[in-house]
Amino acid sequence: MSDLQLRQRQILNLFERVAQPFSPKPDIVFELPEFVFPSSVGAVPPTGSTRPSLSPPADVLNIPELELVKTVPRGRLFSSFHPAHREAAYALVRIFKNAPTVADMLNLAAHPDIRDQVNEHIFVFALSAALIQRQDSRSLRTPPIWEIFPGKFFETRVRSEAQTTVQQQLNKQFSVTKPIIIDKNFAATDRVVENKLSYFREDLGINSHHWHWHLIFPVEATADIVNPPDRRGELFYYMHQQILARYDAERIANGLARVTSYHDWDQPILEAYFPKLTTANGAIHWASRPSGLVLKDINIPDEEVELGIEFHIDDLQLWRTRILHAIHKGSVVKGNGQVVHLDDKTGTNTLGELIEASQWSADKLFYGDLHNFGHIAMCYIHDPDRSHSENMGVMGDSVTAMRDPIFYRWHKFIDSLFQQFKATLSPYSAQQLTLEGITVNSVEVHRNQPPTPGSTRQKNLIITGWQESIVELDRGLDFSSSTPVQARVTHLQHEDFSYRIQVTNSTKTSQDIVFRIFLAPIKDHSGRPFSFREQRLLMIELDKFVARVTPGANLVKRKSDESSVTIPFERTFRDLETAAPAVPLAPGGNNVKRTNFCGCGWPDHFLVPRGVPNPGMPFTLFVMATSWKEDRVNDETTTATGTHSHCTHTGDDTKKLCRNAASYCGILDDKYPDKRPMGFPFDRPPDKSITTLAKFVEKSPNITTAEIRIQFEDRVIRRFPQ
Ligand code: CUO
Repeated sequence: MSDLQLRQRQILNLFERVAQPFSPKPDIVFELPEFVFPSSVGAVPPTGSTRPSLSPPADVLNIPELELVKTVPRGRLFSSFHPAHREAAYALVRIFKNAPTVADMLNLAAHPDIRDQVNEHIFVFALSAALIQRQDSRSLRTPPIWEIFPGKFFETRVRSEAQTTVQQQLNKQFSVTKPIIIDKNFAATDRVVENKLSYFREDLGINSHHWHWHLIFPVEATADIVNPPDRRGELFYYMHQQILARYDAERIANGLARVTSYHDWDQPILEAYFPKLTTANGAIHWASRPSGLVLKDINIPDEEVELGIEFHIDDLQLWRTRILHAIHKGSVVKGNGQVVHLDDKTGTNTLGELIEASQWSADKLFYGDLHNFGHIAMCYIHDPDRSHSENMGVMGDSVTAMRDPIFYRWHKFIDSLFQQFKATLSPYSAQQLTLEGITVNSVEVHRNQPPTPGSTRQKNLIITGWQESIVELDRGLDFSSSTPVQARVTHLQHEDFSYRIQVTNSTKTSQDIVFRIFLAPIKDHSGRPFSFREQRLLMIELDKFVARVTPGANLVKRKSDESSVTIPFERTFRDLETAAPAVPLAPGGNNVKRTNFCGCGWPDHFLVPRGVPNPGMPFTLFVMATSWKEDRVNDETTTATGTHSHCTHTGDDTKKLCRNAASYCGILDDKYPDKRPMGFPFDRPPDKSITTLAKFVEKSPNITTAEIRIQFEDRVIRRFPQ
């Protein structure tokens, strides 16, 4: 086993059954130095581990102070929105990042004081964060979060069925085990209209994306841990705005009105959510949120099982007022009195840090902790002082928050703050919206598959349906099994398609062009066409890429699975065990799609919204060409080759190994690869005279639009074997 393979296997081993005492596999060696087993803690070396003959530097591998890390006890839920929980988690991230080598870090992680005594959610959070942030671990992969914590994704019933499956294997009742079938609407029935959206809110890939995003863009980290990621606050705005646009497209397809902002905080929340999830192997449930509850002041005392937190809903009101004051005055004031103007270049970013609120907030004392405390207020709405000793609801954890309908209403409110700021900026000028010498004549989408009976069109039609994928449960449960325990989940899928863009370059030289592709519904749920002011907020980014356009006519082709917003379905524990670790690509290599990614990215099975049955749901497809020469951020990020504009051809191999989908996740340790504001050209309201999309694009030959349809077929579509 190579060193890389050993590290990869160690990571998988460490992430197995994290709620249970660590059990190293017989062939995986953790070289725990002797002094990490002090008799005072009574720790016993795990079976299979060996004691090293070498003496590592004592100041590094000595077990560090864990008091702060352990303030959130093992077996309890963890909230990355809770300041004290974050502090505990980051104390452990810091310990892991300070280990001199990856091997040291993994050996440290296996130490019984850490692996068996630290809160299991904090352990996974901290080790995942350290693996992403360390430059020397970029070729190593973590397993999908749903296999580490199946309890955060699958209802409790699945766990008992898994136990039955294992028992049947032991009794040899069945030689071949069947996967457990997980209903795509397990949490509720369609009798409640909001539950029609369960396939979106409870999707594995969507929730995994959200967890990874918050892992990569931590709120709490200090500079010794992470340099402020480039345009982090703006990404907070944009990534969540895009979630809302995508959710609205699904709502419209299901006959529902767009999501409404939750800003009347003394009004009851009518949309209920009953998660039916348990964690700690069934011992702890996530609280339900029945309809009609009203936000209350949070007053949770310090006690054994949770860290206390106290704030008033009035505090949220006050922070909102101060933030709106800043937006309308056009500036925020830092703690030291320095005035920071909210300009069109950095204003969104400054506001994002302020609203979320991260440690990069201009003044957290004054502008508060609005977004994070909203999550906390909602996750304890049922027991705001824990007088019933109830656990939090799903809004408290970034892995589960997107399951709850209130997530979208809360984020719609958060987004409304950004939109109020955007409305203070000048509309884009004709010069910003045009590109001399480049005409985008037309765009079409083409299906890659032959037409199925009943749907013969190939052009400007995208077919969606369901895909069944197998996930493995046994590594995340509290019992081991010699054969895998699998579940079959059903999730949205679409047929592969390609864009064909006709472009004329009337200059005399080849040009590197950025193509910006968006999609938005044309009509609302009642069939009323959207005005441009409404439709611009529904624009979903599908892709952004660079291609070279030669003088004269060009046909630019792009495949749907090359999108800059998506990543493929994550690999299982088993895949990762057998796969060779990623190795640095050859210069110019581009085989990153299926092998190298870090987990942040919209799931590619949800690239496009579901649409409706035959004849399909009409959407506007929008393509804009801008100049790469003007939009590129630096010379190192990429060269234009018509491939991904975000991960190839850098001088630094570590970056190539870790492919995030850059549009929503940026690039690790690098600049966001586009100078334009995120969401350009739809992030600002247009001039008042522009009321239709046609008028918006009429003076821009570098923009074209097409009407396409997305047709949902209630059948299984297979895009890749699972
Ligand atoms: Cu992602 Cu509120 O920020 O959940």
